[in-house]
Amino acid sequence: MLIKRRSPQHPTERDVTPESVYQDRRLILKGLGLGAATLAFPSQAGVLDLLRGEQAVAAPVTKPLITKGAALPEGVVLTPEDKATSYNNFYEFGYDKSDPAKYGHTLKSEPWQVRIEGEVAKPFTLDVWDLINKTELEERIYRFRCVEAWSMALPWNGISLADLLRRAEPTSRAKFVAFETLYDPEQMPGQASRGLGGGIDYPYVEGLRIDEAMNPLAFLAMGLYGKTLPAQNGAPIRLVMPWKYGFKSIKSIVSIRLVEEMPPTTWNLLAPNEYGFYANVNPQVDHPRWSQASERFIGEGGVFGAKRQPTLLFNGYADEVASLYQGMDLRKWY
Ligand SMILES: Nc1nc2c(c(=O)[nH]1)N[C@H]1C(S)=C(S)[C@@H](COP(=O)(O)O)O[C@H]1N2
Ligand SMILES: [Mo]
Repeated sequence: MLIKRRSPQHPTERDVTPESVYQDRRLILKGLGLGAATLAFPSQAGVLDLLRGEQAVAAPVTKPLITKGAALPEGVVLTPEDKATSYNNFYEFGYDKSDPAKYGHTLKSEPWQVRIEGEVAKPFTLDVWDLINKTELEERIYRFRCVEAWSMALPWNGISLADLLRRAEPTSRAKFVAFETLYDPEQMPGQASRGLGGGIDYPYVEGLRIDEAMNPLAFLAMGLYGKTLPAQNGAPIRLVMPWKYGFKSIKSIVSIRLVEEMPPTTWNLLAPNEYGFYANVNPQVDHPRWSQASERFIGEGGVFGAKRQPTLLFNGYADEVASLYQGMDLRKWY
């Protein structure tokens, strides 16, 4: 039998490291004995569950929504619902992909308010459940691409971000939009432990330029597959930016602030040379530790049967969004 050795210059997808590994390494190097121990544990526990084939994950608590169905775009195959709700990045509940579905039940997502404030003439508080219960949400089927080079295609239910922002009447000084996730270590165990939470300084924060936020594709989701969002997918309200890497799509939002200066963003603060503010999906701009030329699409076969496919510029939404970046060097503004 021929045993092929991989050359270190050509990493395979096994070498593609999750966003968290940068932090793991930093914490371990710092020699935080306890930190490193608790850090190694949740991840191993997750793998053991997988090997044992345990049904550790309870069915997510969701409710059916009033929503208008979207037609499946040509060539798009949906990621099965159970894959979308069991393979997640939501570090507030641990950094292993199986953690958010396991630990998300401690999140109290009802009632829920979001403040829309800052450089606006009419700041207001959005009662999210009022909106969910009283309005017909729009369904949008979007491709979703994580910076870790896996992707899905999902039916979201929600409203256009621009519609919500317009209600607050942004002033001429509103140049950026800053988003913040809930901060409550009692509900979010990853916020109570630097190990479990991947070393992130919480709350998780994200941001957009105002013209990106006003683009018709920018979406605030309150549902997935026609039901309210499970905790692990960002209940009860999260951002969906289909042409950007997944980390821009901040979950469980409590604050939307219009601001004059570019706001700080969580992954950029952690590793500025790896994660930029723009984070537009681009097959030609590699991550410093792996190629972005292709991605593993998570479909019927799940994570292990994921199908390799080429990455599309702006995740396939160039017609809608390329004009936002005219004249910008996309290698510099990654
Ligand atoms: N608050 C918060 N939002 C977050 C994250 C997170 O850890 N915390 N992870 C991001 C990343 S890296 C991705 S890929 C997507 C994953 O969304 P999904 O689990 O619904 O697929 O959520 C993003 N939003
Ligand atoms: Mo991601």
